[in-house]
Amino acid sequence: MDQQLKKISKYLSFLLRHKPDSIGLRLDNQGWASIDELIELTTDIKLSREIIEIVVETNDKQRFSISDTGTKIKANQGHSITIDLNLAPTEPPAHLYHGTASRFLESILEKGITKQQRHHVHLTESLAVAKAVGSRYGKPVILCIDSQAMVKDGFDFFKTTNNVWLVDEVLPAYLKVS
Ligand code: HQG
Repeated sequence: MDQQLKKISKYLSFLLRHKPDSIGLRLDNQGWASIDELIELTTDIKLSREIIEIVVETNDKQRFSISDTGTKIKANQGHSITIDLNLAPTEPPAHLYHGTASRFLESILEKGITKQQRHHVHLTESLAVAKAVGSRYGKPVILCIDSQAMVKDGFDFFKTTNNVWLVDEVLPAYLKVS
């Protein structure tokens, strides 16, 4: 069952963050899709409202939200397609962390942390999360970000509903290996 839920979660991430077009799913400009339409257009996996609700509720990173009306679903972050997450700039804690792989370090220390395929650079308040995120790509390295100095210098930070901190970029001057 867990494997099936994980498979559906990955499928929903693919559709709602990256390729809704692959099944002709429409997203509004805040990234919401109709749950009925999603079920109707999905042919590869057997989806039902009930299973979607279970995936959303049990997801380890709370990757998705269902609208108050219960009719729509969206990914909370991680998009590569252009959508407006409708988040207001929020004051971050003085320091945040970014987990990366050791092989990216040289480039990051030279160019800073850049958003790659995503909308934003993803940061976290948790050292454990940073370590897990960095381990996805190799030997993890944790970078400590001087978010306080960045705010002073005019950078906006946003916090998603699942506690991921987003920022446009982190210049080398604001980071150190922790
Ligand atoms: C690295 C998952 C070289 C960056 C996770 C990262 C996270 C550079 C990789 C969320 C660089 C991009 C985001 C530079 C950045 N030179 N490498 N100048 N700047 N990088 O996956 O932060 O499961 O796009 O350090 O749990 O790893 O999708 O970003 O290693 O929360 O919900 O380029 O994705 O969440 O990788 O992960 P990603 P990320 P989900």
